[in-house]
Amino acid sequence: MDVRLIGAAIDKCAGISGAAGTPEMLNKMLSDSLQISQILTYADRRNNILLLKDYFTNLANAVKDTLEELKVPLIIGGDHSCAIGTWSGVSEFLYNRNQSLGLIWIDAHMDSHTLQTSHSGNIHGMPLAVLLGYGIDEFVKILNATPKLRPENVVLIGIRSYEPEEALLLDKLGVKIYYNYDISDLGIAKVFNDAWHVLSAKVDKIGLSIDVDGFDPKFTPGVGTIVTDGIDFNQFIDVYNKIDANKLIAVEIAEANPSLDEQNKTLNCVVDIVKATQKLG
Ligand SMILES: [Mn+2]
Repeated sequence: MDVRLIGAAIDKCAGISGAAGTPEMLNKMLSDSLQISQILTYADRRNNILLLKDYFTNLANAVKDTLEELKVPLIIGGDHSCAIGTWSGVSEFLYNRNQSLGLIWIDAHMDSHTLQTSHSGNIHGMPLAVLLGYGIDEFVKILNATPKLRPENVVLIGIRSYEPEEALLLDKLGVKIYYNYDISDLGIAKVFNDAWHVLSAKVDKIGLSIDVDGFDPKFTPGVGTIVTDGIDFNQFIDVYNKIDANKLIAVEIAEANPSLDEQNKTLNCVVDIVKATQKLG
């Protein structure tokens, strides 16, 4: 696939800093032919809603421009708040063409809090709610398409740490969730393929948002919110290598934190996903 890498160097929306360093670190690990050409940095020390809105809007426009140039955007976070920008941009592109978006969200967490329900106040725990039309209004209304995602077109995979308030929202909306125990029962290959096939029948294009804390921390120890168990990274790459690239519109990889990594294990997983994406199709 003709992939264009975009860096989202932001970590102000996480409880712990460091994830903003991933795009720059990754450029040292990737070949000259596969570099992150554009790194958007959130430089303000404050976690200010209007500044963040501008940042996510810039990211959304960079993603949309990439799609208009017929390239596949691959966004490298940063904390998972970058999803607000990434999928607002993808959604806008498809909305302008009367096409629908499905999203597979790989994560240990649901990321579906609002400011009212959040225990920590960290915005990286809210992006999926925002994309579904809930939470901070300034983010919900980035660009024109609203909501960015319809609940029946979203599938979560790998969930094993969440608060009741966000589970309540997703259950109310009828969002499909594969918990970690579903993966233990069925295997990641079956879960991922089932999610992909169900969405394929319903939507024009499918996106993939990967929070690396969705994987078992023995593969990805360098994350700010570590949760035991999780998806076997090698089994995931096996199934990912076989997806229908015609249906895939964009990929995002978030929450890798170089300052918490062990022997670059987590960043090497990010590199593996980038290379696998480039080889698709
Ligand atoms: Mn996440």
